[in-house]
Amino acid sequence: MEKGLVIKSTGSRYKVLNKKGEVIGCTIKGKFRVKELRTTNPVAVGDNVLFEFERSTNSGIITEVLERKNYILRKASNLSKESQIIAANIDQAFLMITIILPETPVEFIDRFLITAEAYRVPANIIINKVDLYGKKETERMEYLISLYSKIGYECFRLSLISNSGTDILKEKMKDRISLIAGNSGVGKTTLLNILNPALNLKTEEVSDYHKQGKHVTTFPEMHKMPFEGFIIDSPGIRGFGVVDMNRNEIYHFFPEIFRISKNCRFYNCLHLDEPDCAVRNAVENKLIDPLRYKSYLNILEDENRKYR
Ligand SMILES: Nc1nc2c(ncn2[C@@H]2O[C@H](COP(=O)(O)OP(=O)(O)O)[C@@H](O)[C@H]2O)c(=O)[nH]1
Ligand SMILES: [Mg+2]
Ligand SMILES: [Zn+2]
Repeated sequence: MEKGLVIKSTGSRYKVLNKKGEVIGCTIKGKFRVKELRTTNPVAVGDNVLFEFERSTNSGIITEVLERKNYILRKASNLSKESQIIAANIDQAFLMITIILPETPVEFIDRFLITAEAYRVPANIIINKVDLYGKKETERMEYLISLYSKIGYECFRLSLISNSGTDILKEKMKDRISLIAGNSGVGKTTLLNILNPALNLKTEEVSDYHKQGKHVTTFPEMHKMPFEGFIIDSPGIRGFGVVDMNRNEIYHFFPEIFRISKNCRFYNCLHLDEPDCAVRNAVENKLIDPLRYKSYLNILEDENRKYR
């Protein structure tokens, strides 16, 4: 019996990295179940597994998935109650955004961040393409950096064209499993190629565009980096998968709103129009950014619609 790390999963076949750094093709044996979770795939990238190596076939059989510290999911299909585990044991997530070409809306950032909070994955923000920014865009960038760093999210300025900012990122990603997400066109593939030129991934894959919105079963890949560390790149995932959030707890995932909500008069305050709401007070006094409050309201409204 050997211990290994799953670096690729296609639903039935797996690539497992063993302690010696060799990649072993594996299949699974027996049933694996995640407690109270119906999943279409029992094993995902990032999983630590036990497997048995078979010399005759030069391949392995996974017999056990070790306990996960976290995992992210998405619905197997729109109608299905089953979920697909996208990845497990993620140390940190990076959302790559750009101010222009394309513009990343604040609400998209906030949806990503609250999902990361719900999954208990520490999140960071990478702002790419700074070489393109004039005065207006730079001001916008500085505004967002100040907003999100105050809340506790680390922000990284990056230009992949002029190769600035990558050393700090490497340092941050060293010895860890990192997930990278972001809208199409922000530069995720370009970053992976710079961090590991041997990958030689295609940028701006046209096929990715028509995949968007549809539910295709794509499996993310975990790439080993030369500076030690893994990056999970997930072409089929624009944001961060899905979690079912209770509408009463959405604000728990806005750390600065949650902190202040303890001073609301009602313990079940939703911070809409309840009397003596500390959150609304804080928004009026600019202690909570109105953009964040607006994201909160929109996300809450979306959740409400689901129940109507
Ligand atoms: N000006 C500029 N362009 C960039 C930068 N990073 C990536 N790009 C370009 O943005 C486009 C999309 O990059 P890609 O890596 O495919 O984005 P992805 O969809 O997030 O994987 C490509 O044409 C890249 O050359 C950058 O820092 N500055
Ligand atoms: Mg790409
Ligand atoms: Zn309140």
